[in-house]
Amino acid sequence: MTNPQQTKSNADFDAVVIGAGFSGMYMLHSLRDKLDLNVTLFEAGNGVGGTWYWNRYPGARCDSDSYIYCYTFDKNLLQEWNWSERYPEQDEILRYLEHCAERFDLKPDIQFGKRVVATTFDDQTTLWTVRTDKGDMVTSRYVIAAVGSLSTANVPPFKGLGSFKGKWYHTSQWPHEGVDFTAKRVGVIGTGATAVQAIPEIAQQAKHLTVFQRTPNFCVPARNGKVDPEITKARKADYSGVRERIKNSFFGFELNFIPKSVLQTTPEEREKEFDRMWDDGGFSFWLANYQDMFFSKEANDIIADYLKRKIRATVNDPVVAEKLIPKTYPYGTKRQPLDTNYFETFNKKNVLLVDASTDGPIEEITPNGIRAGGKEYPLDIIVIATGFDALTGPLKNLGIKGRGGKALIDEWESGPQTYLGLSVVGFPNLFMITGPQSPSVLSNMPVSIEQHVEWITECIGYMHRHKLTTIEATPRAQEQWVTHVAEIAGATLMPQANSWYMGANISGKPRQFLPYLCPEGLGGYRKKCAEIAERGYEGFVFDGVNRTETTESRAAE
Ligand code: N01
Repeated sequence: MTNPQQTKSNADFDAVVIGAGFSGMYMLHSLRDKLDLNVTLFEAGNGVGGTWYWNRYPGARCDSDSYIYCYTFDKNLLQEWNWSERYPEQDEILRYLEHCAERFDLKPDIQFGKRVVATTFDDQTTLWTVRTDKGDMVTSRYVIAAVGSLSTANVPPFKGLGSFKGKWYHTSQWPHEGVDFTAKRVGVIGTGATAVQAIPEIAQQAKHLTVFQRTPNFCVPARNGKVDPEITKARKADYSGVRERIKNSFFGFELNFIPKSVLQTTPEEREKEFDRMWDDGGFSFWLANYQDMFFSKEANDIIADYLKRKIRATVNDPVVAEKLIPKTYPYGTKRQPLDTNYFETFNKKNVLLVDASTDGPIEEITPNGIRAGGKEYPLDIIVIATGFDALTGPLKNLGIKGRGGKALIDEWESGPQTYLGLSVVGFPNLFMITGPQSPSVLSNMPVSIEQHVEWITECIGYMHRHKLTTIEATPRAQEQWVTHVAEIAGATLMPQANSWYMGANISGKPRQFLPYLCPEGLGGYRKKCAEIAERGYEGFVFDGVNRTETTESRAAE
């Protein structure tokens, strides 16, 4: 415990953390137990878990391997927790996070059932005032938004939704008591990663399932199951090695691209590699494929063709198979869903696919079901699996106003602008964990979360040691960062998809690549952030003074 000097201010707290998911819990632990700060955490839910508290739809499970989808900062925790499967189910991850909350005694400093609605900076006192929907009003030196990247539900304004006589649910706001589909006619809207997990489960229980697809998805098998105890033992024995490898990897997994162009391979050679990745399951097909997959359309087409053949080989009805084959965007430019019997589900007699481009798009929701392409599909339950207002949505909902009363929502009207995805000009002492323009959703989230939490903790510790009151990104650093993030994305195939990465799923949202695809991977981004800190927080000003420039100009003198 470093126990630096406490901030001399009249603030109620040194720091307010918003959100009690993976990121907020570790942030609270770090600031309170490593820096000895006075911290409170506001959480809208009635328990910890964030994503894993809210997303309780059937089939909800993690798409990252469990041995790396966890905290790695505590060696004992890594040894004592045992995952039951390769990809844990939602309730198991929630149990894990509950365990962590108990283990690190976090709950006394978490205020549950309180949603932050306003976060305002005072130019005079340089403190933040945070207000909740339950009437709380507290002041704080720092605010850390740990609100997740995918936590603001996107419920499209379907005409007639209010008239539906049955029940409807958004997957991320699922009833805690579950939903019984027995003998029901169910409609699922959407075919993203969530729906790909939910559809096979719902089809097993429902009398009839109609899937409303707007854009088909490339899926690869998850290949969930028990993990060989010998493998688990070896991983536990080498957790420090695992930790180093994922920290310095490209995407936060023990995966690396094949250092070769697919265009330089023979059909036999690449087919063997594709089969290997397909058999491995998980993200290796997406994140450890040939290195030109995200850059060359020609290379991408070869890889996509393998997946298209798999769909044709799995789906019995060739007309349905063609509807399920993506044709409008390069492979990998939308988030890779992992599936367990997804395509097989369309062979079931009780499952019908309604495809927007061939059967007609959803026109309205009627009292009795959904009308699409001029036809009404009668339904008892509608499952809305239409995703999230990704990355910016959760931050915009916090009612953030910075210097001079400037609202974040206005500053980001034409798209987010950040420095490192951690900080925004004009919003001193406000940090975002896995914010827009950081690797965030392009990585195994806990790895990125730990990196941001540790960087923010170091930064606040540095400020305390140097008796600094405010930190703020400079306009120049932010501008350069925004340009850099856009240039990197522009050199890939990513902008060619209407994905939530591009903000394209939300009507009216500016089209802009939201996360940061670091050319040197997650390890490279980590190094960049560390070097910035080592150089006295280059690109930031403390108390209105650019310390790096001062140091540089002093050195020049
Ligand atoms: O959401 P999505 P999701 N009318 O946006 C369709 C993470 N996740 O909840 O593709 C009709 O991907 C939309 O169609 P289109 C993961 O990062 C993680 O499935 O926009 N349809 C699409 O098919 C994932 O990527 C895990 O044309 C409409 C679907 O709804 C992210 O969450 C598990 C529509 C939405 O797909 C989001 O996934 C699950 C409309 N108006 C999810 N609007 C883990 O393993 C949208 N759609 C950790």
